[in-house]
Amino acid sequence: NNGYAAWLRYDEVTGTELAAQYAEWTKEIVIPSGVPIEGVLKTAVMELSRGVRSLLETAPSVTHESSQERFIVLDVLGGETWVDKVMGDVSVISDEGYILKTVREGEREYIVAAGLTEKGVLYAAFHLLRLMQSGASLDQLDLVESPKYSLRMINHWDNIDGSVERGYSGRSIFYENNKVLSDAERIRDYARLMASVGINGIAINNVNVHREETFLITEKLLPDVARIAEVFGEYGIKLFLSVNYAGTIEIGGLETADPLDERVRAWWKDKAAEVYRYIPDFGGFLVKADSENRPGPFTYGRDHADGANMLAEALEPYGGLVLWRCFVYNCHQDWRDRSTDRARAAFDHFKPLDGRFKDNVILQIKNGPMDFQVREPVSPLFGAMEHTNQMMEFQIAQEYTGQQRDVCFLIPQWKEVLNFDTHVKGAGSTVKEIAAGQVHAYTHSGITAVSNIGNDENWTGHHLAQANLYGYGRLVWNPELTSEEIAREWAAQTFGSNEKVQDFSVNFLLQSWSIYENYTAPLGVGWMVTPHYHYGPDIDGYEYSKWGTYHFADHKGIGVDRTIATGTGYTGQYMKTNAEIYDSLDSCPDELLLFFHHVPYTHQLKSGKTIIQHIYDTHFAGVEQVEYWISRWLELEGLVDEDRFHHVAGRMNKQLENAKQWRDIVNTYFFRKSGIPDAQNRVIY
Ligand code: BDP
Repeated sequence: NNGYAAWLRYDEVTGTELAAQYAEWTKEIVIPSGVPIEGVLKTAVMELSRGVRSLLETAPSVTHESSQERFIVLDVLGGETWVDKVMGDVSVISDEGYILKTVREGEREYIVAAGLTEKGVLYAAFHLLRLMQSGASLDQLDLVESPKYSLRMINHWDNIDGSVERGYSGRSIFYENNKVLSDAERIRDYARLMASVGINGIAINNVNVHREETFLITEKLLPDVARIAEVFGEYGIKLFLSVNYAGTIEIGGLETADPLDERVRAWWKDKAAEVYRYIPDFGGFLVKADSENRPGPFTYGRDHADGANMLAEALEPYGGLVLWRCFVYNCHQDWRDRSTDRARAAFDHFKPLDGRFKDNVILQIKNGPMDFQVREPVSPLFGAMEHTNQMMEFQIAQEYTGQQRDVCFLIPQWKEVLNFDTHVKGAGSTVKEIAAGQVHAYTHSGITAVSNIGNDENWTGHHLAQANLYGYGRLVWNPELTSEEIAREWAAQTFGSNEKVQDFSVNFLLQSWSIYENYTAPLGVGWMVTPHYHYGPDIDGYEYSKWGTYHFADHKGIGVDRTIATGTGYTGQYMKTNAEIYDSLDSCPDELLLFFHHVPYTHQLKSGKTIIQHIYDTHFAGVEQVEYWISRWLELEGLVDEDRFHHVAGRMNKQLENAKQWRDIVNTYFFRKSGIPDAQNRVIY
């Protein structure tokens, strides 16, 4: 019970009617004759058998011809098997989708788990296991599932020395001491976890590519990387690598990385050829260029399109993709200069380049214009480039949201982002549809996210942080799932059928984002964190720094004026409807008020409270909420296995300490600045 199995526990189902029902269905797994059991289909068979064996303690037999009255049939549709004839028209499912259907034919009854591709079958197998693990009946299945997004990715920020940038769960599972851990069983277990929620692409190294990682695309390390790619491949996952934009200089023996230089272009073409020799189904390159001191095309007077296209051209013959990040801003700015606004940067850099990128380039855009804060508006760049492929970037790692010591379930935050209506093509142009290529006709699109795993036994440090990883996968498969559905699915599979435990998990998870927001930076203003580490409060930690992240609090008020008339003009990057909402103090939503406006502490929110009283109240509330949920968790002693019970209790106590620290520092700071007392006199001077 160390959490290693995460949501793939498959605890034995015993003694119930359901156990009997499952046992009947799962005696036999049938693969229609003529369908070879290899590749990802083989994985599907193996996973289903393994799951069933664990759930029911009997192993199903795998056969081409059924001998039972009830059985499960796995099939890749589109061939000439008897299953194809039974299923008829399957045009409703997409490439990686699947059908789960209970069919009755006279004496015979069977469950069809089938897709148009082997991957679809694998996802169907995992779905079937999920149903059994959460106590659902299999008697009347009639499910058709297709993923909303074609790219469903994870980005690792793992360094080859074994450290993980912004990692809060131990060290890397891929590297140690400048070696690739290509034989690690753990990598296979990770691939299982990811495939079980439908992830189909993983970039395995940090976007900040240091010198050592540059060798990942050389023959020194490619054989090891290829072994990981093979394991991923068995689970339908494509491997991607982050590359160093200045590879030609770093390891190529050239003195330039000018994207228009023929020698540079030729070097990357050779590189691509070499990578594909080792990894035939390689996904492509992920690139952070001209950002936070990383090299890029600017050095040569070229722009991002020149840089991205140069790499795209090299990958094109093999169908490879360039994932080009838009997290580009000046990280050496003068804090005294109010004419620059970091929030504007991505849009200002990329919008003018619309239409200039090759078809196999995708711009990867962080959900907000700043950097994964607890609350930010949606990046105005998303959807603003009609002729350029785009994908969304979330952060599962809780860098600014409690670092997996504090609980912060991020699915509700991501859902808000996905449901945001950009209006780029009139009402209904939501992020959710844009990322699916359904507003602009993108050739490639999807969603990616920064991983939160490491080599801690339970993968994510905090057991409850597994919910973010699970939920991310489920959400990018089907963004219509509610946060509650996702939380409940996760809790049932992770903690079992006890209702009290499930209710705790669901309710605490659902509130956790707002609790975290309550005791940290208020009303969308962001930051106030310890510089560099980003955990714990330091109100002015970034206030006079070069990173462009300010709150401008003085004795009269707080917030960043990003309006058109008097501020940085950032609001003008949104389409008119949204620009107007954010630009006006009257219509700007409370929770983002300080992101868009500088207001006096006495300004009244729509909630009826003043800014200052809101700050005091939410910070007291946040601590009380953490105390409340700790007491609820303690009631579960005996209902949750001891290991996880104590582990979670320990982390929750740390969260409480953190919350108190935030509360006291934030409240005292603003009391001192403003001189306005708390209406209830709770603040300590
Ligand atoms: C910030 C992180 C930094 C990353 C950067 C990025 O603090 O470690 O390198 O984002 O996304 O959130 O490139």
